[in-house]
Formats: sequence, C-alpha cells, structure tokens
Amino acid sequence: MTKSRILGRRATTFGILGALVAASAGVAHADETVKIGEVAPLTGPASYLGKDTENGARLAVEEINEKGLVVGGKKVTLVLDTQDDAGDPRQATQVAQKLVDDKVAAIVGHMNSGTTIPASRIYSDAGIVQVSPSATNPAYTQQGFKTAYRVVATDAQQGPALADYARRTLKVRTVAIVDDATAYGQGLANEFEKRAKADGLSVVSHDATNDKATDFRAILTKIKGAHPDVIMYGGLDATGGPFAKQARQLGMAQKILAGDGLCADDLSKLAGDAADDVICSVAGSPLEKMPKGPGFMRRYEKRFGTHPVLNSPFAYDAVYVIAEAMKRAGSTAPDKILAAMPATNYEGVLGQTQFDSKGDLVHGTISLYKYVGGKQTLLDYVKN
Ligand code: ABU
Repeated sequence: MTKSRILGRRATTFGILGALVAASAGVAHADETVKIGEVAPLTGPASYLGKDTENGARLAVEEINEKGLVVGGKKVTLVLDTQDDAGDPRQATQVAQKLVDDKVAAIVGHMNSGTTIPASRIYSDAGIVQVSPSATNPAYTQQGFKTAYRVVATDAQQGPALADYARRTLKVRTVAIVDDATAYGQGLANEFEKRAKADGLSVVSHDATNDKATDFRAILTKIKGAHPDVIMYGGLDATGGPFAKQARQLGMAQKILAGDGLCADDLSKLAGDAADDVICSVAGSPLEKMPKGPGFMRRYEKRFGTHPVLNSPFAYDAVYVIAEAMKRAGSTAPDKILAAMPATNYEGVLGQTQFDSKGDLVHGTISLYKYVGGKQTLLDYVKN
C-alpha cells in the first residue's frame, strides 16, 4: 500500500471519528443558550419572599431544560440571570439596566409593585417582555407599555374582594385603614377604601406608616380609641406581622384584613398568635385546589427542601409562559417573543393564563384565607 493511500485511510478514519465526536457533541450540547432575567429582593426584610420567587423560576427553568426546549428547530438551554433589587425602586432600575445589558430574552419580575413599575420603563424602551409574578398595583399595566405582563390578579380585584368580605360576611360597619406608603400597600388600601365606602362602610381613619417601621403602637393606640369593627392593613408581612402582634398586645380584638403581601403560611413567625387575627387574600387561585398544584408543591419541596411560600407558583408559570411564547415565535429574539405574547393560552399550575390587551390576566382569581393555630386555611375564592 502506498504512503498516500495509508494517509488517505487515516484521514478518512479521523474524519469519521471527528464527525462522530461532533455529532455526539451536537446531541449533548445546546445549539443556543438564552438568558431569562429574574428580579426580586434577595436582601432586606422581604428577601425570603424574593428567594421563594427565584426558586419558582429556577424550578421551571430546570424542568424545561431537562425536558428539552426546541425553538425554531434549535435546541435551547435557558439560564436564569438572577438579580437582587432589595425591594428598592432605585436599585430596581439599576438591575433592570444591567439585565438589558446582559441581553436577556425576557424578564420574570420584579416582585414588588414599587420596583416593578419604575423598572418597566427600562424594559419597555429595550423591547423586552416583563412578566411580573406578584406586582398587583393596577398602574403597572396602565402605562401603555406593550412589554408589561403579569400572571397575578390586581389590587383592583383584591381590594374590593376584601371590602366585600368585611361587609357581607363579617357584617362590620366601621373600618380603620393603615398602609405602608409603598406603591403596593397604599394602592391596595386605596382600592379597599373605594369599595368599602361604596359598600356603605364607614372609614374612621386612614393612616400611613412605612415599609421599614417596627413600632406601630402610636397608630394602633389612636385606632383603639376609635373602636372600629375591623382594621385593614396594606403592606407586606415584614411590617404587617409585627403590626398584628402589637395590636393584640394592646388588647385589640379586631380582625385585620390584608392582601397577598401578608398572606403566606409564614405569617405566624412574624405575628405569633396574632396571625389568627388576620384575614388575607392571595391574588391567584388556591394552589391546593388547582389540578397541578399538589404536583408543583411536591417538586418544589424535593428540589429546595422547603415549602413554597407565596410567589413561587406564579414565577414558575411566568417562565413557562415565556418559553411557550418562544416556541410559538420560533425565535428567542426579544422582539419575536414580544409579538407572540398576546396569543398566550397556557394551562399551568395557576390554571389558564390568557392576557387582556393591557397585559393583565383575563381570568384573575382572588383567594381568601384565615389562620387557625397559625396555619393558613382557605375561606373562599372568587374567579373573575
Ligand atoms: N402583591 C404583593 C406584594 C408585591 C407588590 O408589591 O405588589
């Protein structure tokens, strides 16, 4: 055999081996890696809610990658680009710009209305879809931004549901309102107040505290003197828990109505026995009543060794909604995802997700809970 024929054979052998290696590499590795931005407070008093939000998004990303995501014929691997906005509006705009610079395909976030709203302008300017798992202030989707979506009901539903419950079920006549002066707490309290007045309730006072406050005794003492039948608190559990605890310490027996910011199983850690004085709403379906809810809870607990707290199922579905939009678009380009979002019709853990022209849910659900022995117990749920 001549030298050139031997070399030729070797070249063919190496060529076949190379092709096999390349083919196997093609099977083992994704054609494209795509970043999904995720933002929530990972520091500060609401960080445990932020971590729960991140966990929900992470679980979805891991599952989608495991099942295999194919977009426009290409295998896509999702990577979660997680950022901490500390629940602070200024930091929120800084991390929003960082995520735009990181060239994320879409955003799951932010968690607070007070961070989601200022960040939304940055995503809108960049043409990047933003799906908030938890921001309930109606203003978020009323700015005319085509990029703004949420997979949670709004305070325009949550406030009235609480007021109607007070009037029709608790049959109270007078209410004192306190909010934490944030976009969320104040917005929810205002929605509650509007409906309470329309329902014929008398609002004896409406006071503001702030989201860093720890001592509520001055406001509570004033409210105690006015003898309202019930108190409504607009804010997160970091302040709402101590608020309820101090009310009980002052000998106040009124029920405290609150929204989703207070409505996690962990409230008893912050409020102690006074958690049983709280009636609160979640701006979504009760997980335990959803066909896919128990499966989600099991998978979450297996992956993270802890229970879902509040926002995780919303963040989880938000990632799937974005992945479905990529599939419909046949592209991971932000403008193509944006164009595909209005046609969303996704059945997830939270039920059917479809959006109206503003980016809000077509069918928002409000669930009401009370606490018995510190354990969250479903009272009722109202579908739109
Ligand atoms: N929806 C409850 C907490 C998040 C927010 O600020 O809207």
